Amino acid sequence: MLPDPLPPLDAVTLTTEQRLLPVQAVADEAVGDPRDPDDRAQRLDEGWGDEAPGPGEPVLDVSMVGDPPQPGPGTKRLARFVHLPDTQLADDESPTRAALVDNFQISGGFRPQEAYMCHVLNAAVRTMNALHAADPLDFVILGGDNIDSAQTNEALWFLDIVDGAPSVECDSGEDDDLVPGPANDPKDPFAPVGLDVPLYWVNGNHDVLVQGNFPIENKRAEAVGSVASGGTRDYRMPGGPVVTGEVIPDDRRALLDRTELLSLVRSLGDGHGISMDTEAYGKAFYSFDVGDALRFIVLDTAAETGAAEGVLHMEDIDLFVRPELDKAAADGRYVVLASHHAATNLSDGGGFGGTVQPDAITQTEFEAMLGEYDNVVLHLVGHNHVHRVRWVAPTGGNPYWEVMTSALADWPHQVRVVEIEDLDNGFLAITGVAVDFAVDGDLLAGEARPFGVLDMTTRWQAPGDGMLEDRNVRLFWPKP
Ligand SMILES: [Ca+2]
Ligand SMILES: [Ca+2]
Ligand SMILES: [Ca+2]
Repeated sequence: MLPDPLPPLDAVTLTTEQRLLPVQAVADEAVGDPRDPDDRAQRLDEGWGDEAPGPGEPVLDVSMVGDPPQPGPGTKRLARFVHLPDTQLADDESPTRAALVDNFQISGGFRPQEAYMCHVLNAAVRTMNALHAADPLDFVILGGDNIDSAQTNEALWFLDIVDGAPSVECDSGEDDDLVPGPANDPKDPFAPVGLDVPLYWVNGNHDVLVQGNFPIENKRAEAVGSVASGGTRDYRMPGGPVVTGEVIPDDRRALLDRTELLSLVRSLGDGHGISMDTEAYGKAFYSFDVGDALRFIVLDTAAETGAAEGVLHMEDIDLFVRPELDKAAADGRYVVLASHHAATNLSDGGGFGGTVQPDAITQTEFEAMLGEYDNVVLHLVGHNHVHRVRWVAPTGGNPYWEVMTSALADWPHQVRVVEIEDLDNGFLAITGVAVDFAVDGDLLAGEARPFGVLDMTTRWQAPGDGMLEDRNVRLFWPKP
């Protein structure tokens, strides 16, 4: 018998009121190894996973062009939405996992909290619904790396959770029941709450590549096979230790190429922004309007040719990006761009696991292109698992803000609620506030948090909270 979805939250505590902070300072050197279940349990006992409420952080006003005058009488909100990057929803029992490769620098191969990410996502959905109930959200936009390794089951879990399917069971291979009985462990089926607002899909490297680095064509057989070489979790043993060798195969792990992924995303719920035209194009390049002043343009910077860093092909610039920017300018709309990779993470595609792409554009070329348009306000990005705010002022061009939100997968496990206003004083204001997912009455999301804290405090994952000026901010942008 499946329990009911969690009830709505009464309210959300924003980080302007209170931040959840680790009790332990981050260690100077790696402590123990969280991949070892006994070590992990010991570190939890020692308090490495403990968090305590800390003081809130007020919204910091930031202007790079002098203080704006007082807002005018015609101040108007143009959009209110949530930015949600890097959930990295993983089938942590997959034979293609690389849990043996995990350290402070390369920290995504193993997460102590990885089995719980379906519940963390569900808790984030519940939190976003409460934000919407308090003050309506227009939508939620993803930041890419929604799933971890381009697998069918991972994509279905993610979409079923945000769409509120009757039941989701984030389990593969052996049907595990880690704690006997229903609804008491992360491998049990549960009923997700479902998001009350539209959700827009953005592709990251982990959505289209195995482990975010490797082209799927070479890995299709391995993903549905029975041999794990890089280390995966075996939950038939206490604590789910990392093992290599034989695993129980599961066809639901079949890899999706980018077109297959877009087809799946489009086929469920309201399509999550992906139209038949987008699917036919083969990459997640699309746009949508909000109200009468804003146009969002989504860029697909994931490279199916491999490597974690972003690639933007000149072909896609010519076929999609330039025409969209020109059209938005002609239509008199302000532009918000969204992609997984920041301009600083654009590459030629030749990083680890990849192949050099001759027509890839550089950071400088990308920023200079956006600088040609005086209506580009904001670029939303993820990928680096840290909060970061950057004023981009291309030489001789028009400036805009780039806002990176940290990963839901890693501490501080936050999303960012964003409001864009026209202040009727010659400026737009972009207000971004970090939000912790709520765990009220949510046993399994509550169990996840200490693992994420432990991963960071024991120095197996870099802290993702950035600096004060990267978190709760009101960014002023001068209108042309
Ligand atoms: Ca299993
Ligand atoms: Ca199960
Ligand atoms: Ca159970």
